[in-house]
Amino acid sequence: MFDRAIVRPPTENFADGLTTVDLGVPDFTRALDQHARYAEALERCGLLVTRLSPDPRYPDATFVEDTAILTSRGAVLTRPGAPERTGEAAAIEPALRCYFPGLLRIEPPGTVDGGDICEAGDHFFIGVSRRTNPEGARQLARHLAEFGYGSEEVDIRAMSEILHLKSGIAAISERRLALIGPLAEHPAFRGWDRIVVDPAESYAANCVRVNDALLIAGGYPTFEAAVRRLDLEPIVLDMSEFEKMDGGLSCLSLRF
Ligand code: CIR
Repeated sequence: MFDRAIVRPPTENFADGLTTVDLGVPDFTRALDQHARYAEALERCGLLVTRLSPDPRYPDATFVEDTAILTSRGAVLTRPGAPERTGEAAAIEPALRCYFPGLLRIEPPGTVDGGDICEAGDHFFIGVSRRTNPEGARQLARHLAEFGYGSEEVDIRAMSEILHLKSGIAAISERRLALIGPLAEHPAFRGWDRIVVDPAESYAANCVRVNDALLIAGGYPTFEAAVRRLDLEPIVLDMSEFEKMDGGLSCLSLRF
């Protein structure tokens, strides 16, 4: 169960951020509106939402998830792997210290993006990616072990279709994962119940369980129907402008 979330609305230069997809330039006004709907959805799930100021120094800073790993037993400030984004961790640190005074951190040369870290019950999957390097993954695993959590690495460096591990997987309940086909056969996920997302809807795999609800991206009817069959109540959100910048639902908040 989550009580709180931290979000940061996009800045006017949001379109200057990093992207690997070719979906066009995001419309700033629409992005602001979609972000507002997203924050309201978190409030509907019962969360107290802190809205940080937009930060024009970092066009990608709206993707706050990448800057920290927050758990009920402690928190770790990350060191985002894209050089353009490294400073985002220091920028969010004061906001996190209010809630996590004992905040641990990833030290150089380690890099970790929060989007690579998938919490599933008491277990964490740590994606090793173009952003999270093996050293960062090892540091994070040690910190999580100090908190009493198990973890394992999932190397996605050969999967060009996803930027972060959570671009392709989400824990939607204690025992069930939603994931894309290329991840479904990975040994780390053996033994889990799963929804394998239709290849035409792979963006939908980045959904977010928030208390009793599941936030899902709009425009993916097969996935939405699968969620409804599980008796999970989806909250459907338009994410078009964030998708253009490689962002998904999980990236837009830190939940704790
Ligand atoms: C980036 O490339 O870093 C941003 N444009 C997108 C980050 C998305 N974050 C996430 O999936 N956790």
